Amino acid sequence: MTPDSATIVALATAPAAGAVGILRLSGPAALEVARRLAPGVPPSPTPRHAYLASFVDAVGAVLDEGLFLYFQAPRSFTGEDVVELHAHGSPRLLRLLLARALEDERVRPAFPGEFTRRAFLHGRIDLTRAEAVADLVAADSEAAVRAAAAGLSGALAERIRSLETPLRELHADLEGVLNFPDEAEGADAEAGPRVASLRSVAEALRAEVGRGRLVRQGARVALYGPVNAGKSTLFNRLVGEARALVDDEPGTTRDALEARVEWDGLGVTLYDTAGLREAPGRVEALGIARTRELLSAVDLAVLVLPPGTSREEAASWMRDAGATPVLAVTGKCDVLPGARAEQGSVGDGAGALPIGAGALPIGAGALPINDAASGGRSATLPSPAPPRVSGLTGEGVDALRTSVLARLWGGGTPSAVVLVSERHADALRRTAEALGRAEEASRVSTLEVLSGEVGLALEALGEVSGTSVSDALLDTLFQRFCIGK
Ligand SMILES: Nc1nc2c(ncn2[C@@H]2O[C@H](COP(=O)(O)OP(=O)(O)O)[C@@H](O)[C@H]2O)c(=O)[nH]1
Ligand SMILES: [Mg+2]
Repeated sequence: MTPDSATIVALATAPAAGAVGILRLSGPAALEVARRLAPGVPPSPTPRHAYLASFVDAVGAVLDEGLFLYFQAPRSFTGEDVVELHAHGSPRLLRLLLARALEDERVRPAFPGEFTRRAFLHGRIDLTRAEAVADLVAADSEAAVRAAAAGLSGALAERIRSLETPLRELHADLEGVLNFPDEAEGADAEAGPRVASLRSVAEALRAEVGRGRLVRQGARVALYGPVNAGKSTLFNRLVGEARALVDDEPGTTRDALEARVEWDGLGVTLYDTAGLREAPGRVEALGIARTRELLSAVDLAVLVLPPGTSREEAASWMRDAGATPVLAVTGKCDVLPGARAEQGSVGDGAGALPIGAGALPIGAGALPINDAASGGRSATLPSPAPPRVSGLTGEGVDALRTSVLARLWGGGTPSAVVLVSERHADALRRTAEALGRAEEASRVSTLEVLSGEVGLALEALGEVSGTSVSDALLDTLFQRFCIGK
């Protein structure tokens, strides 16, 4: 698993015209090769010093003037000798410089993520930090940037260490008792409780994967409900521009429209869907099938109901969302008499909901609703009527945004999240499972079995920090990096 001895080179900046373009070399020949491109730089340059240098072609003709930076091993990002040439951001010029570097047989092009991989293999960063580099590059919302930056500074590494260190100590104690029963006598005394508490730490970390996914990829929120409820108008209002076609002819929106917004730093993809209704035309039927498919895939479904919807109708609409959590709102609230009188915060719409004859205030009683907290099982709507909004006038829209975020996020701030990925969650699951078996073994089995399970837990956890990780796993992980990172 040690890196090969080749010196690698890549453009560290995007292959497009820009103010600055950076060529980066890492490996034993980095300095020598870079000096061939910039012969004016002294043979033993001061590390971390910016030299103004001329970059030349094979016959010494000047191609550009820029900065030459040398980072001496092991005090560099990769842990190897690194040189960066900061040239003007001309893609053609940079390709010339790259080709010149590659003329040396000790140099080859870097694979995606290879600089970061070398940093990891040289022990400069652990695996969670290496992954945070890719997260940061891919971040497309403020929350994602902040969370990745926290990962880069070791937030996840710290949490993993707080599990890995005591687990390793426990393993050492158990192995001690097994191998040196006299010297280590009693070191296994509290094994059961120790295992149990480590298991709960692993489970707690694992539970954060959902938030990690929301921050990384953004949340998906769909507006749905009866035709003509005012969904498209509300969508436009939420997005802040007239994206969706609005019409009073039922069935105008035949396909889901989407728009990306950022609320409180969290990336949110909003979908405006075709209304679901019985006996539609063929094209609409297609749209309706897509709506159902989309509803099952989003993180939150916002059900927009026209004023006067009966409780039974509302309940039936909620069931359409399947296991997806639903936030029900009453749309077109500006048409309700006295609607402007008191638009308070979301959820306090109880009382004033003058609706059509025979209809019940939605949610005034116990409505079945899918709730995230109940794991998609049926729960009851709180007794206040659903929040009221008007896409037309904008009333209640800020409050709706706040409650959407609250439903998606619960408490806290998106930036404080520890980015736990599906990969981490899988390793943590195996850690917790092994600890579960260890707990059982501490009661009914031998010390060998107990220690064996603790060893397995440690190995699974090592896949997160990188202390036990295969080349194949590293290959997969670094595939998602760009070249030059
Ligand atoms: N008074 C009022 N009319 C609205 C409101 N939202 C939509 N409408 C009208 O209701 C009709 C249907 O709106 P639209 O947004 O296309 O509904 P959708 O079928 O649910 O997407 C249009 O004539 C809109 O102008 C609202 O908040 N207040
Ligand atoms: Mg529509």
